[in-house]
Amino acid sequence: MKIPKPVALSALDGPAILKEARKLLAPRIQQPARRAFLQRTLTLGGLAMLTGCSLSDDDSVEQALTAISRFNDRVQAGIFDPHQLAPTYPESMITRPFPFNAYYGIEHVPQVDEASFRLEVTGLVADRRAWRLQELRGMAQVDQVTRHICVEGWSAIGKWGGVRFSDFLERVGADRRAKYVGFKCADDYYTSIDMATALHPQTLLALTYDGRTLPAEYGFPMKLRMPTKLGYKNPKHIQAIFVTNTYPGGYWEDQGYNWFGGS
Ligand SMILES: Nc1nc2c(c(=O)[nH]1)N[C@H]1C(S)=C(S)[C@@H](COP(=O)(O)O)O[C@H]1N2
Ligand SMILES: [Mo]
Repeated sequence: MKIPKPVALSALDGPAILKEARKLLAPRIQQPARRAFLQRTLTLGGLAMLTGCSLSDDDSVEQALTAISRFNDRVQAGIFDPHQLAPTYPESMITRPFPFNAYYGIEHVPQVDEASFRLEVTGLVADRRAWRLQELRGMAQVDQVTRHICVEGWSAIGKWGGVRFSDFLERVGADRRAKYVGFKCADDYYTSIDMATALHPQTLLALTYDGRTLPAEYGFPMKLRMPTKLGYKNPKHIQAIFVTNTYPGGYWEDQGYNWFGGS
């Protein structure tokens, strides 16, 4: 699925609004025939009725598209299988060099100092102590070769290693019934994920790339790596992790990308 960078839509541009709404309509629903039907039969009137928004001005168009995207989140959360594993690959298939991507150029990658670094952990957790990198390296480590899919139209296979995020959440005594886990990064990036994905066995708090300390461009000191989610859901340069029931949004999500962002 390729989604261009979000664009501002005008209330006057009916076809563009429908095109956007069709893309947001549960793109990952398991029944392609039913999805195709919904997408084909969607009209501007139908969209207005579905969402209760008039579509008469730019704000109401925005609201309607957001409503469709939230509906899509619920469908994806409903079909997400916490035991289904994303494909893994042999090391011979790793993409070299692995692509770099961020909302800025590689020359602006944040340089985080390991000695002074502390990972902040807050919100609905029993233990709100900050972590040093060395303590995370002391926990059980796993390696995984998986495919990263970016909505800008490329994908690549890479090898990430680190702590299973579910182990980390257990260690800090996170409330597993909470809805969201949010992330703040050393650049101005931020994102958040659903608890089911946070607890998925392939969700890693990655400390290494291809067997070596995570390089700056791929997210030093740590990145959340989820092969079940699109690239923009995988935060690099994580500085703070918080568990919450209040919807935290995300850098791209707040500009129109779908929040669940399953791949
Ligand atoms: N902190 C931070 N994390 C980020 C981004 C970013 O700009 N800043 N971009 C996201 C996007 S859109 C992609 S595709 C991946 C790119 O990761 P890579 O550089 O390891 O390929 O990082 C994601 N995580
Ligand atoms: Mo991306």
